[in-house]
Amino acid sequence: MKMYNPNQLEKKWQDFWDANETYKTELDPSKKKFYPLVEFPYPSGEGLHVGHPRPYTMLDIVARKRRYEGENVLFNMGWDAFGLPTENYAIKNKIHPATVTEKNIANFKKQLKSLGFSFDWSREINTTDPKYYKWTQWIFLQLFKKGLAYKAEMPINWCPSCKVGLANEEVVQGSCERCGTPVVHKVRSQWMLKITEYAERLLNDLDDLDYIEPVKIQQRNWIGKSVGAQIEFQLPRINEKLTVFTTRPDTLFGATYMVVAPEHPIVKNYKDQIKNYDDVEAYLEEVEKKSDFERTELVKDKTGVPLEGIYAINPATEEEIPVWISDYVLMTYGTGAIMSVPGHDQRDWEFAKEFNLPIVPVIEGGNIDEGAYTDTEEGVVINSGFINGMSVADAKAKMIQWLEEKGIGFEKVNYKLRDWVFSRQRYWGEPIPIVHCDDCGAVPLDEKDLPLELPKVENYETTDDGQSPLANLSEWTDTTCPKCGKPAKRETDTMPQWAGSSWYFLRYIDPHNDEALASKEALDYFMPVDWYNGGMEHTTLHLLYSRFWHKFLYDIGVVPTKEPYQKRTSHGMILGENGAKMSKSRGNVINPDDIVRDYGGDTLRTYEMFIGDFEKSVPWSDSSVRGCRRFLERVWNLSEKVVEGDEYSKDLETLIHQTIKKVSYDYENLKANTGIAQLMTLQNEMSHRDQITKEDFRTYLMLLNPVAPHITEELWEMNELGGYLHEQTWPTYDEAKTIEDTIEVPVQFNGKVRFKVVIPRGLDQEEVKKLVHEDENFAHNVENKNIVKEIYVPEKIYNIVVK
Ligand code: ANZ
Ligand code: ZN
Repeated sequence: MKMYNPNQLEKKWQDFWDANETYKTELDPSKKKFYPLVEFPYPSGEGLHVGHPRPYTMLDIVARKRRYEGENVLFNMGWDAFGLPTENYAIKNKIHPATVTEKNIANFKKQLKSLGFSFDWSREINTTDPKYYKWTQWIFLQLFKKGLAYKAEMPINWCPSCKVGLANEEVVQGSCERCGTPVVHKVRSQWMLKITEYAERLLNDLDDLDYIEPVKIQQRNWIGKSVGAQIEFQLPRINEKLTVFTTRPDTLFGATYMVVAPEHPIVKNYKDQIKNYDDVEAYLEEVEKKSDFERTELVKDKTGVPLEGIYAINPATEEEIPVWISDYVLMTYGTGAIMSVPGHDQRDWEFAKEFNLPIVPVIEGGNIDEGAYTDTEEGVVINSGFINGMSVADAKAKMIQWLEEKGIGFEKVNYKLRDWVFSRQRYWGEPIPIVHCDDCGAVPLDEKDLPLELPKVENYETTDDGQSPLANLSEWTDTTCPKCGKPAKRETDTMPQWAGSSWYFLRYIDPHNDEALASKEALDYFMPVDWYNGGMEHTTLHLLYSRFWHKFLYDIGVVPTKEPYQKRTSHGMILGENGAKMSKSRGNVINPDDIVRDYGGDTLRTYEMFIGDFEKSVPWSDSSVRGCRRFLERVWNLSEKVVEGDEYSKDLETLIHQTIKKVSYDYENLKANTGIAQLMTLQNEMSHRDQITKEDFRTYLMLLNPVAPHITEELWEMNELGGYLHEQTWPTYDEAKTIEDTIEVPVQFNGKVRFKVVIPRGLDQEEVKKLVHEDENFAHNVENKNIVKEIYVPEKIYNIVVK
């Protein structure tokens, strides 16, 4: 018999599938569609990470199974290829980023092909291809026309090392997500997208989606809806008012001082009235150096300065209260000012303790010497005039009513979600298709002039004043106004990497369309994505952005569904053998190419599925890889036992039906690991037989095929099981046949089990008695004894009492 030689046979089948376009998908309304989606990779110079094949294999398994079940499956791959690492590499090595990208994609593609994924490669997309980003730019123009893209002077998060503005989402613990440098604030004119206009729908529509719960929670937290009130406080000395947002209007009587953000306009506007302005200014300088994260950390020491000469009136108590500035209040949330209730807010409590400010409890139950009492379920309102004795909930409602009557406040909803900072001062991104005209302002390009292609430049570095390298290119920036025809300048900022990935799943549906981002007919048929699997690290940024764009496209009639993805699941990471995250510096990186070379693509696939619970992170294990390779070799060796026969072997039938049932369920439920374990059990049983029928083997290979597509096709062909495996249908099972038809019954003598009999189900006592008495172990157990009694407990135990 031939030896199992994966390198040779895997290449053979990959070429076969390519040549025959086996996985090409056509629009076919006569068939039920299934649209699984995996996150398309960023084609980095490092090549494929062993983490990539884990989710890809899992959904490839589902895709293959569904095809065998007759569904029309759209499963694709592409490249999210704009972005900083490529640009940085290009700068360093003086190579055009497009050239770098092309090279990286070729490598990624070769690597993915070596794993035999059933992608429809004719639908491959690349976000840096002008034919693709034409539509990214087109979507931007629609957003602009609907007033959802606007320019604003924004204090933005600025990474001094990447020299780039970052969205809040890209700032992790106060540092740049990519390079780890602490982020500073810088005021710049930026393009913004009004995602906040969609906050409520992004929140509410989660209810109808099959996202795993942690993903829903992350989306909800990121949107961060708070219901409360907006309240006006008078500042009599300067004849101004200060508006605050609070989630606890019920505690208004306990507001003993106010705090405004250091950046709050009253600070600069009334500097002449502030007696200690020198101290204030010194404090402002100190704060400028801190990130939002450092500022709002709960545990940090509270700092601040009173605004001497300015005080406020608490509208409930009508008492004068001081106004402070402190960095724990952010200008970017609510109104940038708060009423401080140290009795019931821990940060206010710490501040009050630090600066000796009065603490008045207004909810019964706590001990203000120890800390703020934040319970809102139990307590009853005290020290609060007309709301005394009420529950927190009732007091909130009553207070809002009172504020409304007095015309100094109203109910207010706030979101943590901020508008999306959409400009990047970089080269390697989609140019923003806007022209700035002195007379007409920001004018959109005519749609027929899209794509606005990135020009070739000599130098990709951000200019010294932090502008995009495109700003140096006057032959590109100098243009005429699309509206009035006068000389005008092009926008030089580019889009963030999130742009291209916010709609890529739509382009797979109709990737070569020049007239539209996809045809209506194709969108109607294929949308929504039925199942999207991706990393937990993308559940705030990418998921929210793409849901926002999708909802917008729905509103303007471009897409047929409110939501892009019906279901979202997530996979765990593959860690280094030592349990640490794989990284070059730790020296624990596994290169998938080495595994494919030494063991084969089927082994890597099988291993990554068998490695453990799909949703959990797991360390790499070389010995487990070898174990998976040996398993496939044993499957290969089953060939020797195959004999003619279009029915299952009698003694394997039950196990085969059980295996079909279990494997079918497991593949659909992210449990390929236990599915494979079941297939190992069946393989083991088969290997103990002298022979197995062709039908036994057919079903076996079908079930294993989604995990290990190459070896199974090869064995199918070698054993002449009929046609090609990929043309077959998924095996079905008969529930009745999954139940064993024989059972093992222990036989007891005077309460001690002496032996067991294997008998058919459903026999009565007399029939069982006969079989027990015929058993070879029966005679010596009754030697020289008398049988007093025999009782059969059906299918459980056979009891004999002897003397
Ligand atoms: C009075 C109060 C009393 C508050 C109390 C809380 C508890 P969430 O739930 O996150 O929306 N706040 C408002 N704007 C702020 C800002 N710009 N920077 C820092 N803190 C701000 O939080 C809303 C609460 O956070 C608001 O309700 C306000 O403090 C504070 F017993 O007002 B609260
Ligand atoms: Zn003009």
